[in-house]
Amino acid sequence: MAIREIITVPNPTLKLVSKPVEGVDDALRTLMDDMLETMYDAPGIGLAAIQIGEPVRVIVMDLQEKPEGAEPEAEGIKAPRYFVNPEIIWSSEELAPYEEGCLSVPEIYDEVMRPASVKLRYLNYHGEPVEEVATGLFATCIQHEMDHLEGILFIDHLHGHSGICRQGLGRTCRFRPRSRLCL
Ligand code: K1U
Ligand code: ZN
Repeated sequence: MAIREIITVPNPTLKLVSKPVEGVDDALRTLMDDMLETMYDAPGIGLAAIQIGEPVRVIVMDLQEKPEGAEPEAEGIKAPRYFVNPEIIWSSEELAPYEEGCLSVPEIYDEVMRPASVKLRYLNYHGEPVEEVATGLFATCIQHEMDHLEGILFIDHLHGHSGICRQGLGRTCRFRPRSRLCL
């Protein structure tokens, strides 16, 4: 396994639409292993392949929380998840807010509203088809990661913003003074 470089804004690769993969083979499992190691190292709770420069429809995730009272550097119990060619086949009308971050948009966190639940169809690590309903942080994270597959970043959802300030992140947004984004 290898830790790969996570690309960050304004790298134009993040705007690419990722391509479906033909199936799950050993080469793809090596990519998923590298993505997971890169995500744990960052650290993060999800990663799309495009964030390491690979424009394919593959996502990894681990939402497992550290046991209460564990040292910050302690290893948690790992619960890796893999999503190949994921599709959302149903979304709830109910929306839920979450203060999102992104490893490709360092140091910016802001609230995004997304469907509270979604039903997914994807291939798992072994290439088997899976359908399941995601709720809570799982629903938020998979929608955030699936946006990456379309070249969309969470900052593209922020009201009144078309993305990161072209002059850098130094200016203060008049709508969201803490976010350091501007129009
Ligand atoms: O860049 C990414 O796509 C990963 C991103 C996933 C995400 C976070 C929050 C809401 C939606 C999607 C991150 O992992 S940002 C870092 C983060 O949330 C985190 C890092 C360490 C511990 C706990 C959370
Ligand atoms: Zn992200």
